[in-house]
Amino acid sequence: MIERADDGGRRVARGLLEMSAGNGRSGAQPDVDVVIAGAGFAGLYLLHRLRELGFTAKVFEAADDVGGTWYWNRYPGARCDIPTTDYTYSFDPALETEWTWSEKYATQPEILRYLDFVATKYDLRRDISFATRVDAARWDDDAALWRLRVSNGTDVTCRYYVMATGCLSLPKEPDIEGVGTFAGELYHTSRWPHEGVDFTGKRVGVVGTGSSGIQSIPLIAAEAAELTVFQRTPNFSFPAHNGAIAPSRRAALAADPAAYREAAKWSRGGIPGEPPQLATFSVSPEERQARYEAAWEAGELFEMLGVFNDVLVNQAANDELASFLRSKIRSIVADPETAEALCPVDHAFGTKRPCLDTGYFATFNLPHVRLVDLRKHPIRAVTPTGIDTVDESFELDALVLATGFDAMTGAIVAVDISGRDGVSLKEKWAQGPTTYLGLTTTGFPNMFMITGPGSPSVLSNMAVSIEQHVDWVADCLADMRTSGFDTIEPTPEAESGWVHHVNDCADITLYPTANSWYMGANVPGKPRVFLPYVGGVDGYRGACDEVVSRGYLGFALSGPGGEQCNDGIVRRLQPDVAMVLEMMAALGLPTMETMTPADARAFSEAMAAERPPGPDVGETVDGVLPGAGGEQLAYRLYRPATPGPHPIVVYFHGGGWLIGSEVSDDPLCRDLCVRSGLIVVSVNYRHAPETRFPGAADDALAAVRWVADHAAQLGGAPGRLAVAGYSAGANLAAVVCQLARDEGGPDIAGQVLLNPVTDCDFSRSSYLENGDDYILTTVLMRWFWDNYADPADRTDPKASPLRATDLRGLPPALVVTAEFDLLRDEGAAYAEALAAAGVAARHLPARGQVHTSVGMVDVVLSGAPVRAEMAEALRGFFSDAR
Ligand code: NA7
Repeated sequence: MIERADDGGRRVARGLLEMSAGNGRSGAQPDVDVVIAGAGFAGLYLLHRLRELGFTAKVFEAADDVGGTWYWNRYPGARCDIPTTDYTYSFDPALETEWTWSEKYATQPEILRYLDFVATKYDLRRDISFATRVDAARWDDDAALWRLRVSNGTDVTCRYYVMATGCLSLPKEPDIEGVGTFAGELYHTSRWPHEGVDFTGKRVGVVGTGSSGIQSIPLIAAEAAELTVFQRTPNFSFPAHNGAIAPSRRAALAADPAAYREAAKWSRGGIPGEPPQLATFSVSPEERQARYEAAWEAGELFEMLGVFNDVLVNQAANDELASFLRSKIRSIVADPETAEALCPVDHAFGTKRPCLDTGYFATFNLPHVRLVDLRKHPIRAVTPTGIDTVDESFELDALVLATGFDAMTGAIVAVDISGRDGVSLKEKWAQGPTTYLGLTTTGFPNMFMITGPGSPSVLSNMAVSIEQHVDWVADCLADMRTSGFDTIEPTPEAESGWVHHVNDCADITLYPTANSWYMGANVPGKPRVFLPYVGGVDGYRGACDEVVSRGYLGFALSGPGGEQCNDGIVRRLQPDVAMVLEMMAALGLPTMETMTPADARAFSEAMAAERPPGPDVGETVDGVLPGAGGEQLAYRLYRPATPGPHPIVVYFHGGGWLIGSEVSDDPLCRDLCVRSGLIVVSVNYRHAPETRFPGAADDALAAVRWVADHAAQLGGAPGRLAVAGYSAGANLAAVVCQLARDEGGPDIAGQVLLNPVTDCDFSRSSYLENGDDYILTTVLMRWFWDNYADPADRTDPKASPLRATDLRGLPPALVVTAEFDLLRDEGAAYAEALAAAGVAARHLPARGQVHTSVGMVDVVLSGAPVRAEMAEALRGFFSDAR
């Protein structure tokens, strides 16, 4: 039964009347409830689930039998690269006992036997049409059903249409000149003859060194008289160490199969295991090496990818591992020139699918095997007798193309699909696929994709991801039936939110830096979009479950039972911000407003001691300057490594006017200094409650004046000064700009305000939306204000700069606001008011950030582009800054 949210979502009460009215539709009944395209891992299980639920379902499969990818990819050496004990169905405990895998990584024939066993056990073939493709699918909005054209000439209608066509099923068109002219034997690894190929005594060429090439090359070499491997891009590969299933894994599975499978479902990649905790450079070089060696010995993709927690997010960490892997290649391959050519250098490890091999690199030590580096010797053309590179001709009896696939989207758009209003999916996805959860796409009601783009799919254990998608779809259809709905479609808002989230996750990793098939970069003309979801099987499953528990959030549902749409976005926080919030919640930290100011300061310092230090600057200089009350205020100057004199930015730390010091935002100040190339002087000010309003504001002005007067002494450029601040510090920066304008200077070239306090009004929407959950809470903000200023003083522009009657003539400004910050709306209002007063003010809303996150240098990577814009704005205030 679909849970109906009562949170204002649009809905129409359903009732018997509407049911009999049939929603104004033609009332056409489909031939079958569900059509599934594809009888691989996904299609088989979906058929089984749907039957169990009492739906009628029909599968169309282009091949002559079940198996999907394992039907087609019969090349020598084809195996899965996920341990087979994990690459297996888990929906029926009986399968665990009735089928036993023979080795760590099963061969293609064994996996195909398994799928045959499953198809037979559940009597699936009777609902599968083999050698039949879905050629076209058209949504009929009046009848609320899909009309399919099938290659055997029949037309079929169905209520729901599911693409279970696989991520790597449509071979990439061979894009090599003259390939059609080859007169010898021509093979593509993914369309291998069922009877096998005997290469004995033959001169064989292989083009392509992805997994298919790397798995098949050693076995082809064992037969061929001569083997020439034409390599365009070397790939990272390490030994699979295939053999018996690891005793530890076998034991864990045997001990409690259900718990083992459950752990897989809630793991990052779909194999039980804890995410890595250690960072590459947090251990000694010796320990690092030992861990690399252990991962090499383990021979598992996720062991290597997760050898440290920063392999896929930190270039330096990745370089370290890549060097180790290259050193292994050099240690195996005897000829140094060949070894160098086999060393990948153009992409970070893991950003293209790494390969698991059996004797791949050693194959190049065989006298009859030769590597041709196409980067140095490009192919001119395939000829009737072989391959001509620009400087040599190779005579070949057989040519093997291991050139890959139009991955993730190719097989989906290969079907001519048109949705609502006749829009074709190909057109909709011309700039890259957009989906909600990788399962559905707006404008194509009742169409589902199993492991579609925007889901973990190829970055995970496909078996686990397939089962999760199939279960989600099957449960959804059952829910809809119970609730009287028969049409489901994601909303544009939900889809665009998910697309943002998928990109946000990818953008904090190194993945988008590679020309990989994950990015669509292997197919000429395909848009460059990161296709899978990198946020993990666990995080993804959580999002899918949450969509359901929130009344199918982001889906419009309709049918005889009425209509319902709980519109919204399931994941709006930046992924790394969400992680930080989860970690903090898990620590169960006390809230500051429950402490004395002294304890809150000590607590804040203790937290700061744990954070990464931020980047190196040219130098730091600590000093003191006189405050407004005659006290000495400490400052820290951050000087860039470039030759000066540089303009100076006076920076004010955050901390609600109570907490912090000149060094409390140290990583942020370093970051701004390095990025902007300007001197940053972070000055302390007297804190509340010891010094209440307007002490901090007066100190801030005094500090700016002193720095302006002493610019040359500080090594800066006199007369060239800007201000910046964060939170209460941004409040002071804004106030200083107003005071300097009104009270005789100094000249301030610009202001950068990060999440500023600009007003004392707690009634804005952002307080109501974000006042409870994102570190800076309404209660805490109230505590800060209460300590800082009497109610009567709070409306003074010196406390609430938004209240100033005249904002004209203020310095240019960049105002950054975080989406999930209670201060968001007052920051936005200040930017707007400045602009209305003719000030060159820009508002930068930081999507998915919270009050504290943008400044978390080297923790919240998604904050980096925001900090880059802040630095750019600072530089822009001095357009000729060195
Ligand atoms: P991949 O990984 O896409 O590999 C294809 C290989 O073919 C790769 O080395 C390509 O080089 C090469 N290629 C493609 N087109 C050409 C042309 N025109 N000239 C020369 N070389 C070319 O496909 P696989 O089938 O090996 O593996 C796919 C996935 O299946 C694998 O990751 C596992 O998940 C299972 P490039 O890198 O583009 O320079």
